Amino acid sequence: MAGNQGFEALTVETLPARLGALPALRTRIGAGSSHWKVREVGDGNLNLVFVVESETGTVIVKQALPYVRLVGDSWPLPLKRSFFEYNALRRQAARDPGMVPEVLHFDETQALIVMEFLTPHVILRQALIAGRQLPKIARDLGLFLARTLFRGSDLAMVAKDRKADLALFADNVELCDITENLVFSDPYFAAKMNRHTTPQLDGIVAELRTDRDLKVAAQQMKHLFVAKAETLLHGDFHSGSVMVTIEETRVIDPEFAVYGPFAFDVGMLLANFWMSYFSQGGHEDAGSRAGMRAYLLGVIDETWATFAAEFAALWRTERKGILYQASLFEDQGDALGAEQALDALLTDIWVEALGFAGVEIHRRILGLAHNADFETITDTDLRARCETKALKLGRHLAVNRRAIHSIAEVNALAERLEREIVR
Ligand code: SR1
Ligand code: MG
Repeated sequence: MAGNQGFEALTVETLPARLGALPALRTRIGAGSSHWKVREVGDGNLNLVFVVESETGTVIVKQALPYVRLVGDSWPLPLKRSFFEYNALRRQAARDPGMVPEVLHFDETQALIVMEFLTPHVILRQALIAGRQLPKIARDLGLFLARTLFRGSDLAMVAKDRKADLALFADNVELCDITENLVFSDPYFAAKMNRHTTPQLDGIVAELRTDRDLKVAAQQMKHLFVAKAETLLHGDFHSGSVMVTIEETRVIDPEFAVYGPFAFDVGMLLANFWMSYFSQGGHEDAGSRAGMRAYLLGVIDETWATFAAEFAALWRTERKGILYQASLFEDQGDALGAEQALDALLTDIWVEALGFAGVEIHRRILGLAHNADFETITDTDLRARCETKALKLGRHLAVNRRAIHSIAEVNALAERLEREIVR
């Protein structure tokens, strides 16, 4: 879609009349659209999200706006992100069935996706802020990462299909541009839209912005993000892009989907768990969060272990793409050669994931788009102490990523920062 011709943003008032004839909605929630109850619940940075409810059912209608909702119409953003989200959802549904909401209808001109209403699911970030322990997230998300990343790559796909997808998602230019600037560059200089907890963080912010090793590391990570088109990424894989119940985990919002490094989604998710860990001290009004901290370190450990084990299992059973062909290894009686290549690839993913985690932590504290884990801590002295620990971990991960060998090592460092920087 070239421009915004024909596009009109929905409102709570206009939605029933405009979408009332859609078979996808009528099947789910009935034909009597004048009785539908509509509320707008979007709390993300970009889009409108409506819950549409009748006596017989409920659906979600997500519509892109031609600008960044967080900032306003001074920052235009193309509607085509909805097209990429729809296409990414279809691929993720095929690559890890049951892990993304079912898509009921897509309208490219109106940039809207009608999808399954997840209930009683809540956003994972909100659950973690509330101190809830979800027993399944590490396993579900580790598997999702391995399956979507492996199956979207040249390790698994037919080369022609992979190249077509690379070309398709390469047009998601403006959302990539957001990531390229907001994640990898803006946090490391006084960019216009940056903000941080002032004045408490002024000192450490100045330190980080003159830290040459850190700036080089961040640009190395940006270089990988821009140039290493290994697989179809979710592209914005943080705890706000996951919905949970005790039994179920679902992944939402892949509008930033693009081909990029295997490690990007992995690093983003781990970063958000480490940030949750450091933010817990700001949420202890109703009692200690020590149990929650221990839980989160366990989640981080299990997420990586599950990802690596599933990636290895897929390597051994589904490696049918053009890379590391069995004809060179297993078929020659050289299974060990394939294992050697797998180890080398997992090591690269590990090192890069740490680097991406480091910059993701920094951008959520120094850049435009902060996260609620820290933002909801109203005592700014307390918030700044939590953020300082995270910033220090982020710097260590980004700069020393090649010298870190296990999650246990990072978690031990997180515990030490937690202990040593007094609340
Ligand atoms: C202007 S958009 C800011 C952030 O919101 C999205 O959720 C992405 O994380 C993006 O970087
Ligand atoms: Mg989002």
